[in-house]
Amino acid sequence: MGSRIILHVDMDSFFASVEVRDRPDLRGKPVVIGADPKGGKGRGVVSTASYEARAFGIHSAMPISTAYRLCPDAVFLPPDFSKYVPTSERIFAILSGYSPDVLQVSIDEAYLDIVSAVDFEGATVVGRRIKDEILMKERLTCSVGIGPSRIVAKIASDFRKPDGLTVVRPKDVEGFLGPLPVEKIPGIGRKTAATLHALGIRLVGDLAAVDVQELSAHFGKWGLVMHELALGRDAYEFRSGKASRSIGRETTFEQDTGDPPVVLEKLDRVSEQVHRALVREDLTFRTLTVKIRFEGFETRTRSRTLERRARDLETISGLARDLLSGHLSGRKIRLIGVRLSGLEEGGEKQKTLAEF
Ligand code: TTP
Ligand code: MG
Repeated sequence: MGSRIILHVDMDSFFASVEVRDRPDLRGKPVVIGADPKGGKGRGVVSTASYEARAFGIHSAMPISTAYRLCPDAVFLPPDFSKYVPTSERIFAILSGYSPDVLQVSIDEAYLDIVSAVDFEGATVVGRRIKDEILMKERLTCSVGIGPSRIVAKIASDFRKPDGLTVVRPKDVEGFLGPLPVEKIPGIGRKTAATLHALGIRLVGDLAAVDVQELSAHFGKWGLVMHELALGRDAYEFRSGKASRSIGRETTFEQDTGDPPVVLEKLDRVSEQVHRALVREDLTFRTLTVKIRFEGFETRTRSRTLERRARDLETISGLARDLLSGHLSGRKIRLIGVRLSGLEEGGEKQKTLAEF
């Protein structure tokens, strides 16, 4: 057959599903996981929500308060990594039984090179077995996508969630991707999508058909990458759609505060979180951006780019404190965030997910 066969696995509403598994009384209920939920009255954001909660319009990254407004009867729980990390490790142990080449890209997601399968029929059988074994051993469902490239496999796993299995053969790639909205391509967020829409490009098929010169005029190299992805080709060894271009975390204060020790303490914790994500994905960074939102929602960002790439916590915390210090004038702050960009593969693989 000659073509590569890639299988992408992504757990369904991962944190919420683990909570429901461990507390059968939650089964069938809308469950929302998010930092500091305070029964729905907290100021954090939603990490994830069960599919029952999603029916109310609740989704990741939405403020807890909005989720509460949409569904006051939902069960609100804080994330408990002491459950998710060991579960994730056991799932990756299962996956490693199916391929010598498993690329883990987040706590609940991986690409497998299905070298053992001779064709897509064989790969489909492997996909079913993986789903069965994870369900039997972990009592959790996942969605699987199979395709001739990572990008196709990834979009396929998302196609019929939850508990899906979608197989896209090489001859079907164009027909599968073409009618999807451009936002389905990992990395195309609201901003890129808005620019594409303004150019009359709404569907992946439109993007695939457009002249690359035009794309590169608007987006530079990212335009060429997008075009390749729209054709179902892996433009580069991207690690995960979400993580490949930057890693960011932010946190909202329970009450707006202008107290420097309180702000700096929180900033250090956010720095630790981005550092852990960086190490987990085996990346280094060049640019750090601090985001500050003052009371009343006025938002500022400040960035600095290093001459040499780094990955250590001291550099991250130091830079973040430096960039923030100019804004500690007593004015009350609502939210702070740290983002790392200019990411590249790190080299020394540190596989300790336990550090999550
Ligand atoms: P995802 O796989 O993106 O989401 P999910 O597994 O909850 O739901 P889906 O069925 O759509 O795959 O992320 C995996 C976990 O990562 C998720 O359970 C919680 C965490 N997460 C956050 O904490 N914040 C976020 O913004 C996102 C997207 C995920
Ligand atoms: Mg998932």
